Amino acid sequence: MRISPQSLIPSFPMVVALALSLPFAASAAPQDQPAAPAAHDMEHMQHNHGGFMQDMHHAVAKGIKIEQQVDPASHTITVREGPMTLPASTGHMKMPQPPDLFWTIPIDGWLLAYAPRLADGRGNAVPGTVLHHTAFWNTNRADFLCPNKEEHIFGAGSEMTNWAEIPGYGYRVQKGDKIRIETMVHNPTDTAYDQVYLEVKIPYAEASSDSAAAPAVKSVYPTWMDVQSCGNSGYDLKPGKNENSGSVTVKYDGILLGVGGHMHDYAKQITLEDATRKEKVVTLDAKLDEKGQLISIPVVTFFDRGGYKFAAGDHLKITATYDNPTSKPLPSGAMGIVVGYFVPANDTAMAALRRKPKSAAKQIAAATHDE
Ligand SMILES: [Cu+2]
Repeated sequence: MRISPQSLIPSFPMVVALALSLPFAASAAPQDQPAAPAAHDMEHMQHNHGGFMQDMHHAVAKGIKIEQQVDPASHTITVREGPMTLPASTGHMKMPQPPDLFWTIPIDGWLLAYAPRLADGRGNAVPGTVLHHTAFWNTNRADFLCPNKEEHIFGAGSEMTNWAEIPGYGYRVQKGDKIRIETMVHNPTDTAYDQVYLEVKIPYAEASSDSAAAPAVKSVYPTWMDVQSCGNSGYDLKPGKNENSGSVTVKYDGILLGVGGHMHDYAKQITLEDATRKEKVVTLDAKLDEKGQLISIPVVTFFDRGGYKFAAGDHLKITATYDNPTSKPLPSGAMGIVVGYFVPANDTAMAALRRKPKSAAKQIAAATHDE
């Protein structure tokens, strides 16, 4: 059962079979990206920053909307954000950015997987490289590690990694939940793209209307373990070597199915330690190209041991290292996040992390202001 990294994709050979089923794992992007080694794409999905980018002030792009299409026959929801206009060779600071937009969940049940894709108005694929990141946040729930944040349910970066389905597991939603979608785009290519839509296909399972029936799907909770602890994820790099650590405390017993990671260019490595138990959980080495640009971060799963066990009260320490060769500081140039899926021993306490409608509204207002 288990698996993985969330967002990421994972894949190790031994895990491949499993991985295919994991959310993170595996799958590569539909677009025209080079087929990355499967195991590794996952990493980027997480680019999300949910609030991470506080110090950036972008112009807001106009006319961008969220639409959804529900196909009951295939049990798939397609969420579409757009249209976006992306002039050639435009960085994310100069590019007008979509505002935070809200998707209203149309079903009671579980979201099982996420497959992102970029296309123009005619349906032609647009390269994933124009997506700086997208992040989906459930405004009706609090994150279980960082209750000051909304629950971060999905993210993708330019790798457009799919979060594959992990059979038997899903993310529980209630009809009417408002998902805040935070997307940042740029265009490093010399081709302009017009009328671009970000489309995410999300298979789902409906909850049984018979409340006595056992749930068909077990709930997993996305787990973002960040070197910035519970603050904004983006941070500055100084020239040369950088090592940053943060910590979070797990308040529930349960198991981690697997992890991937999210970092930026010039990354070296990210580690996760259970400091209470004085044990290294995982070390993820970044794969870079010859210019130091991030290619991928591996996914590691803990299936073979039945998941990595956390006990309530465990302190987790996350450490990210970078080597910035530019001899200049890089403001907000870094992130260091280990992303996983957590299955609590007792779902009741985790399921209860819902926000009252009022506080959700406030949270939205606050989040909107922050960014
Ligand atoms: Cu990032």
